[in-house]
Amino acid sequence: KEIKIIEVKSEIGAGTRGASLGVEAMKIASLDLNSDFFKQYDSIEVENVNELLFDGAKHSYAKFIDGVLIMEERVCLEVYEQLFDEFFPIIMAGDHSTAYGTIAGIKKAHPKIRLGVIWIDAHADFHTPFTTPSGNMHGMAVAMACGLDNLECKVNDPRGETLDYWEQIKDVGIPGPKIYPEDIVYIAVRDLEKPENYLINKYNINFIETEDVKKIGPAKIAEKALQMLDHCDLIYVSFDVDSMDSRISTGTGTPVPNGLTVDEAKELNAALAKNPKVCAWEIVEVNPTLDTENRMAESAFEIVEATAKAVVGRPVLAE
Ligand code: DIR
Ligand code: MN
Ligand code: MN
Ligand code: MN
Repeated sequence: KEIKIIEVKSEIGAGTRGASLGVEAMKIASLDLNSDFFKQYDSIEVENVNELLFDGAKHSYAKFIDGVLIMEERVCLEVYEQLFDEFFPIIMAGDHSTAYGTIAGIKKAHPKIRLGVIWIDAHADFHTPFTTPSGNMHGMAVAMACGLDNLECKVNDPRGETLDYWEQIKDVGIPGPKIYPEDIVYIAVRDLEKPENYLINKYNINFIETEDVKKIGPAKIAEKALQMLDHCDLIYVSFDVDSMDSRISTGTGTPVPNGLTVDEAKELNAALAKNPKVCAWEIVEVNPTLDTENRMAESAFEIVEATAKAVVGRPVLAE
């Protein structure tokens, strides 16, 4: 399958500024590593609304939710178009909130299929505006995809605007939830808030610890994750660079210790991408303003290249 790069330089869902520069940082990394990756594949950029940052966030329990809604719609449409044209989208995004737009785009392109999601991240991103500790919407992408309810948000927002936007977000692409909680596999998630823990237990969501990746090995873990989603027709892989250890993920907004190494992340993503059911792959949260000598983007770019290589070399999906 031919790869198409979708650039999403949006950062309104993060708590720290700078994630919109991640894509360009990875391009610079490719030059420093003497790779012609960005010449090999066409890319298309989704227009962002980062200018909203200068006005300040109006909705404190879901910051820039008005802009996030716009971005979800735009990303959804672009991913839909590229899938419709039979490309394999590699989405290079800023903050993780727009991953919901990707999921919505996949479902718009294939409304009848059951979509599995492999979420490689230090965080579960399973908050609603009612449970969020920060109001940052990059912590809500999976909850948006599952169409979780935000019934009590009016307590926090007397105008009810957050709730209205949340309801509109649920219907991006096609109406209603895009995935079932049982069709998620979390890998390397290790920084959770109580409400997320509660929901993960309630829905009995598949969970693979960082330790298991190290003990069992990334290739076997990829197999295991794919096995857990055997009943799904297509699979989307979302890779947040903070899934890697904080000693490596120096250029990201919310680094967390005890994470994956670069080699583990490379092997894991490449092994997943080899499976023809995997229909899109995304990398997010590279923030070069927090980094030293662009190291984060260099590691991230290595992972992008290894994953793309796996997509190009794989067999096609039998219909
Ligand atoms: C935290 C951090 N759970 C929050 N989330 C991050 O603010 O919702 N997600 N960093 O990637
Ligand atoms: Mn287009
Ligand atoms: Mn994330
Ligand atoms: Mn994260």
